Amino acid sequence: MTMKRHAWLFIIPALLFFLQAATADEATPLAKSYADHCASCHGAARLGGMGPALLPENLGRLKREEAQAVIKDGRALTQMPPFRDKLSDAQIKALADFIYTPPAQTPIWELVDMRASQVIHHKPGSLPDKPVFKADPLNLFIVVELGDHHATLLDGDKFEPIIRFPTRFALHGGPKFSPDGRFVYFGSRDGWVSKFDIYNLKYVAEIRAGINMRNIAVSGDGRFVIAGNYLPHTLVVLDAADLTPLKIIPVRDDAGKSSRVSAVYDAAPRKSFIAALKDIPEVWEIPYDDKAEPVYPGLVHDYRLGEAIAEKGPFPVRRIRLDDYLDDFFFDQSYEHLIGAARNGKNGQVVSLIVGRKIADVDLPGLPHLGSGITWDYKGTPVLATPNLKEGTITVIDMKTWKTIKNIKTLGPGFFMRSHENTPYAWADSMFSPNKEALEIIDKNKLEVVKTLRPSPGKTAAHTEFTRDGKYALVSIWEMDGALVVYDAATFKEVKRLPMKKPSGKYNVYNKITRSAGTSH
Ligand code: DHE
Repeated sequence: MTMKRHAWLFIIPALLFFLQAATADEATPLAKSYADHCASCHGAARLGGMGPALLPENLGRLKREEAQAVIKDGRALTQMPPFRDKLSDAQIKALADFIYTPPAQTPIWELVDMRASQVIHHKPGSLPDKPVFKADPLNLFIVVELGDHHATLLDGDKFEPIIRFPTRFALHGGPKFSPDGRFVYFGSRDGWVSKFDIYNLKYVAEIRAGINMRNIAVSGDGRFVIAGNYLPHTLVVLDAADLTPLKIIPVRDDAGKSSRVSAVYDAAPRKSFIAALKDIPEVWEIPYDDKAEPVYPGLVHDYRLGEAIAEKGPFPVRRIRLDDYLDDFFFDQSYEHLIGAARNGKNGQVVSLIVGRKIADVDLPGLPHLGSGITWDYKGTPVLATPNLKEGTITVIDMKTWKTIKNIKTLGPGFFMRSHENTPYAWADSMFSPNKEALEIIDKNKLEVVKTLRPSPGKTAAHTEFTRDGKYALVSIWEMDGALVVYDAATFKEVKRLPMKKPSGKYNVYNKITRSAGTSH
């Protein structure tokens, strides 16, 4: 009783504080300039609308000077107009500074916001179950074109586009397929999850699951999609049928410290999702098996009750506590182990998902991009090969002893690496180096670079993906006036070149749904 009566003593000052904080943004002339010129497209609270969100987290990849140039000159191929005739250089600079300033109050994105954003274009089961085209539905590629925020569905036999369609702004992470390959799910940095029906060439549902999202994963049984967010600090489980939100999991440690989610993955053989966390040294496993029980019960926020409750119900969280932060993962083919790069930049850690703890350290000093790691058999032993973001080497690790077998010297640091069961070669780029135009081909049996390709001298070449039979390799010329270049994977001869707008990743339906060892999962 006494507690309840005195609660107002705490609530009223808190309310006054939040009201003050909320109005601080709106009071300044800058905020007025934002409201007059930007809010109609980018949202009053900078959360995005027709245009992208303009919050520091979402702008992390755009330099402030570039933002000023966009405000001044507009952005080609988008609806962003130039403001050079309306605003002075000083006003433009001030606006750019404003959007890089955190809002007075951290924006929230709760169930009610998600539900309001959900669009169901076609109800589950309402569209025909047969493809409206003749191409092999398992040898299709989705090619993401970052340049003008589109995706191309490509026939992987004829290398002809079937449809080119708009996507949400700035997709990131690989699009994920339903287990039968009929649907593809995209995630955008601004938090949008979109479900596209490949058979009918139509979007079927969309929802905004966060304000600043990292990536999505689809459960191996096709029932769920999970989104990992930087803002807010949540994981969001969606019904894969129409993207209805099923559970919001706040990401916090035992002491209540919250964390951004670096990425979330599907561990299909374990019937669980695995989340990498940026700010707490834990890895989370979230079973989607109906029989799953909480392994380490924690606290979750129940939005209906407005309070923290003991964890129960579906998607319980198993916390694996570590002695360092791991935010980029690679899994072995059985998903019994995950290999993560430690934040200290010196080593990697092997975590056994069976026993739930670190079992080995790995020598990984060049800031490996483990998300692009691939495996193959080398002299009867499974090996993991990963590019490094800071060093021009491909590190090859024996997956039985977790010892480095070789560091293969390359022309410079790269981002992506690919192979296929039917080819003796692995393809790697050097996109973060002066040799960004080069693609190096590594013999998987000799662990040596045997060929260097320069598909468009002076232009960035990156991200290879193979056809389902491994006979052709498709590479991006990662530029605004870019292209998709198709190579014969045995002779390295160019077979075809399709112009595209800054094509980034490309994803072959068969290789993805069969979890080929040569591609990302
Ligand atoms: Fe990515 C995948 C993290 C910057 C293009 N990127 C991933 C994944 C992670 C990751 C954890 C695996 C998740 C998945 O596929 O679902 N990426 C990061 C970063 O932390 C980093 C370095 C900084 C950031 O701002 O996020 C980063 N990534 C980039 C880029 O600058 C790239 C080149 C251009 C872009 O799109 O922003 C880029 N990342 C990609 C692509 C994939 C990806 C194309 C999917 C690769 C695949 O083949 O599966």
